[in-house]
Amino acid sequence: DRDSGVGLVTRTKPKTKKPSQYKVLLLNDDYTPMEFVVHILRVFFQMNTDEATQVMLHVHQKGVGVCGIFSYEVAETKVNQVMDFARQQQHPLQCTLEKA
Ligand code: TYC
Repeated sequence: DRDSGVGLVTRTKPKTKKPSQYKVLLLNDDYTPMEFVVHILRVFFQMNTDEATQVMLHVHQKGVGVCGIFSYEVAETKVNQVMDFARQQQHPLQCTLEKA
């Protein structure tokens, strides 16, 4: 018999999921010294002094800024490193992550 031609379309592309990306955000506060924030950006986000200063000033003026975009695992690790270090130095600096 003739094939009716009706059938399911089969997937040809392999169904792979790109790992989601997450922004690491730095939040402004009134107490953390500017030099400390620049130090954080240099040490944990591999920025040079110029880049770190620009990002720090952006956060200082706008309230929030992006330190970088990473896989969930790396982003979470960075947030924990920044928060642990700030707490050790008794600064109220806040760092968080958000889906990119
Ligand atoms: N606002 C702080 C000050 O005037 C500096 C600062 C910048 C704090 C960025 C936190 O994420 C921050 N000393």
